[in-house]
Formats: sequence, C-alpha cells, structure tokens
Amino acid sequence: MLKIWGRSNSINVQKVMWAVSELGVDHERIDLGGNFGGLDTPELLARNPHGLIPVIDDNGIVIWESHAIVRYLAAQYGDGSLWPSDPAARSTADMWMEWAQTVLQRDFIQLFWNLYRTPVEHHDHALLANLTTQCATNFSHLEDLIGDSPYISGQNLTYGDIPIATQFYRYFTLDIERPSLPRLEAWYSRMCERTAYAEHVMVPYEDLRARLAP
Ligand SMILES: N[C@@H](CCC(=O)N[C@@H](CS)C(=O)NCC(=O)O)C(=O)O
Repeated sequence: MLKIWGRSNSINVQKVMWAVSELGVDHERIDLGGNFGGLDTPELLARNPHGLIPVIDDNGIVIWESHAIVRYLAAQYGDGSLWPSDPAARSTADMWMEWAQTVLQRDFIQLFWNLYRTPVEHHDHALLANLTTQCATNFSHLEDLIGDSPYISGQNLTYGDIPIATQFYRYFTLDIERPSLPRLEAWYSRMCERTAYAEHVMVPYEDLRARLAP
C-alpha cells in the first residue's frame, strides 16, 4: 500500500495528500516532522537523505520532493485526469509547477515564516512590508497571466494546479494586505468546493503560530 510520511499541516505534504485524495488511492499517512520529530532517524534518512517531509513509498518506489511525488502519483494513477494525455497540457502544468516552486512558494514561505512563525515581538516590519509587496507582485503576475480557463492547463484539474492552489489557502486567509485578484479568488473558490482540497489543504495552521516562551 502507498505510504506517505509527513504531518498534515505541512504545505508540501498537503500537495501530496490532495493529489492522493483526488486520485482515490488507498494509502496510509504517518505523522512525521514538526512536533512529531523523527526526521533524523535512520529509517527516515534511508528514505529521504535530506531528512525532510514529504516522502512516499509506493510498493518499493521511494520518492521525496513534493512536486516529484505529485507528478509520479498523477502519472501512475491519474492518466487522463490529473495527468493529461496531451503533452502540451502537461508542459503548461510543468511550467507553472516550476514557477510555483522557484518563485511563488519561495517568497510566500518567507512571508509566512517571518509573519506567522516568528513571535510578534520579533517582527521585522520593514522585511514584512517587502515580502508582502513581493507576494502581491507574484500573485498579481499570476492573475494577469492565467487567462479565463478554470484550471491552469485548461478545462480540467491537473497536477499543475496543485502546487499553486495549495498556496491559496494560507495566502487568502492570512491577515495581510492583498491586491485585487478576482480570477485567483474564483479559482480558489472552485478549489474550496472540492472535498479533497477542503480536507487536506484547508487545514488550520494556528498551531504553527510562534509565541515567545512564557
Ligand atoms: N522542496 C521540498 C521541501 C521539503 C520541506 O522543506 N519540508 C518541510 C515541511 S513543509 C520539512 O520537512 N520541515 C521539517 C519539519 O517539518 O520538521 C519539497 O517540496 O518536498
């Protein structure tokens, strides 16, 4: 059976769980990382030498890196659905997946860590203002480029939607200034109607909030 290691409030684990749930693959998820620890054990390091989550074992096929995992699951279990048969649709999915990793998530993680995972007493307000502006620029860029299709590769949900739309939940629920993003908000609303997204991505993150020790 497919095994997935990683805590449910990790954004990278959420991408994998969302894909697994859309695909209806029988699986077991094992909590690891964060408060659960366990990233320095020989067992975990044998599966992922980088000591990070998520990592999967699908009947002996071991994969780390969330985007590689999502692509594998889509190809293995989602031919014609999450994995479009048209190579052009896959290339669009891949382009946005790479961009999500190298630009959108890179900057949003910085904002999330400095705003939410840093005690308010230690906030660097100039840095937060810069990061908020940078994220607004990135999300606006996406807003301008996606066109009017309901999903990133056209008319159907594919693996290419997963990395970007996983960022939406926190971006649209954090107490920050955002530009007007009507297309992205419509896309986000469509995702919120999906059972798999609601269950695995719309996961409260209050327990990640940093506070000074009393
Ligand atoms: N590029 C990697 C990043 C993996 C990563 O940074 N995982 C984080 C969780 S989101 C982690 O393992 N953090 C340590 C922890 O949870 O304790 C991926 O996409 O899978």
